[in-house]
Amino acid sequence: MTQTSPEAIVQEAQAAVAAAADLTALDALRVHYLGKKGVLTEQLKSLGSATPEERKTLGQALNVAKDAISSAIDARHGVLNLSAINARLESERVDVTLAPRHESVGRIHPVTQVIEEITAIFAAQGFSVKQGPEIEDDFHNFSALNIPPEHPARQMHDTFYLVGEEGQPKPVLRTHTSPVQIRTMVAQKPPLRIIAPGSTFRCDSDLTHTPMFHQIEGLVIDKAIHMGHLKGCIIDFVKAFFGVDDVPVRFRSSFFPFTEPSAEVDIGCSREKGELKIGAGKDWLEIMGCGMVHPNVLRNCGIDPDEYQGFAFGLGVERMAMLKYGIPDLRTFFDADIRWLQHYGFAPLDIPALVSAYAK
Ligand code: 2NM
Repeated sequence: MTQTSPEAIVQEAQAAVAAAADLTALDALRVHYLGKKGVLTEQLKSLGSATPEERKTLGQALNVAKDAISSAIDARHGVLNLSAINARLESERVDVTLAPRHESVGRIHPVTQVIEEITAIFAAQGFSVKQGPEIEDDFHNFSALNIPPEHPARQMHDTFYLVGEEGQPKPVLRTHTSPVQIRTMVAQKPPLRIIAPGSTFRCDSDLTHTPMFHQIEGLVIDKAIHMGHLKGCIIDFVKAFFGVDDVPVRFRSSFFPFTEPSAEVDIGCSREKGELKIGAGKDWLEIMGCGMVHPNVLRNCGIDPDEYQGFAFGLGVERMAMLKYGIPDLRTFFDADIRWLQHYGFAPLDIPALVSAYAK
């Protein structure tokens, strides 16, 4: 059998490798030269019939050839692999600035939507948004708010207490967003005009309560702020949120430790054949609480109540979403049911009507 010299095989292989157009062609060459039945392997096998002298020199030459072909293939592999990656990156490139070609499937949760709507309305009234920690201390969640130690809100069965440090009051999951208002009053000099949206937590779970829910609270502090300002602010908000101009609003006397006087806000509605209509009607619907900030609360935050007064209000986001969008069951908000979200959710690029109205 006549044999091509190892050097000639290397030359031929190097030329073929350099000409290999893609990784598949290169792999075929690897098999052809170095595979189990490849050119070099066959030659190594034929060494058995050679003289010991030939075996030594030819064996060495074949091993040198094998290394040379192997490193030629490796080098070419690096080049071809890089261009394959680049080609793939190029073909899979996404221009995120392009308008979507298909209606997107994702939906904005009603809680997010309503927080955005309410924020837009109060932003138009000059309020800015404040946030704070969800794990709070006793001072910011309770005592600064004039909530006494024996108050029912502080009971274990209403508040989630965490494990704290020995001899210290235990940290809590905030039971309202009021601690954000406290932190703001402590940190900033009046005048203040803020809202605090966010998650809140209470140890309560039944048909109308979930252990986590959302609140938006508002606070205005300035010289000579009175209840007329509070009423005007809330009546304007209610009209904008429900999109009705002649909705009756009633301020019904109530009690909160942190406001004096305090009131609950009811809006007019009608309930006919189980259908709730907001606006004119002979029934009332409670939507939020409010009042003039208690002098003790102002003092606890280093504000002189003889110089400054203010009003505050608070509402539940889920409740507002249920009323505005006719969602019958609170518990479904947190079931993470994709069909529920498809039905009650909002298209992501659908800018809330109220936001665009106020963005002008
Ligand atoms: C409500 C009702 C009435 C309120 C009071 C305060 C603070 F921190 F300024 F004292 N923040 N929020 C408040 C007042 C909240 O929710 C039903």
